[in-house]
Amino acid sequence: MDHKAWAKSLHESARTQTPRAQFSTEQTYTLDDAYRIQHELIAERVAEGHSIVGVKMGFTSRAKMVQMGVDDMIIGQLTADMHISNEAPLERGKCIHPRAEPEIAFRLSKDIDRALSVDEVMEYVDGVAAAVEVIDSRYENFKFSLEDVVADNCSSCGYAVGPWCQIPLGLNGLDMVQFFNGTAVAEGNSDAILDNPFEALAAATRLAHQYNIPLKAGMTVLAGAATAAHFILETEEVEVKVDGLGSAGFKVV
Ligand code: OOG
Ligand code: MG
Repeated sequence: MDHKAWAKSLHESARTQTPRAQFSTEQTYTLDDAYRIQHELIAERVAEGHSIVGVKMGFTSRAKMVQMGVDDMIIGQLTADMHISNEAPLERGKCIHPRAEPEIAFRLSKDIDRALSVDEVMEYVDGVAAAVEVIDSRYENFKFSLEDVVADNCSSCGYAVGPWCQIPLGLNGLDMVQFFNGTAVAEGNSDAILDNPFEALAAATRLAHQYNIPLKAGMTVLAGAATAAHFILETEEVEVKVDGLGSAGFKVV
């Protein structure tokens, strides 16, 4: 199979906001192939001048697995152009069918080149924050197999991170609420993320090591959504509040 050609096709779908058919309906392929396609897709972005600034975990909560009909964790890569801020709001017209979801972000304090245990990860982070992830599948109707979504860089589109906080001893039992124009649209709890968001960080080190994905000091790691994702339909203000960690948000233009 031509991994590069598939990656170029996904890249083109994103660039032209034209969703494409799932690959898995045409051909069976392995998870290893899917990560190779993802690497080629990221290479396209890097060639356009965007650096790799972090990773995102996917399907670390039951709510997400159930919503998307898959049953394993995945990892994708974040590039600098995905960062949403006051200066760079989310441009709805550059997306296909974007959804927002409430997340927790970590900031790495050291390079990591092996799978770390949940007890070790604390030593490798120096910040934690509320975050919002925007996902935008390049497949028609937001439908995919596990391999399809991995190839498509796990539906990554954008992310916003709130002010970094010091790492607390635990991240359990924190309420997480997502608001659209001030109205709560999703309510969850940090326990939904693998019973403990630090577990998602440990899983990120394992998958990154397995699939040759860089984890460097200063990078951001998104732990995965605590609730199902919600479609961004038009101009909206999106905000996520996490108990004790503050909030993250952005405007849609
Ligand atoms: C895939 C990405 C999953 C998460 O937080 O679980 C994800 C998708 O739902 O399209 O980002
Ligand atoms: Mg996510």
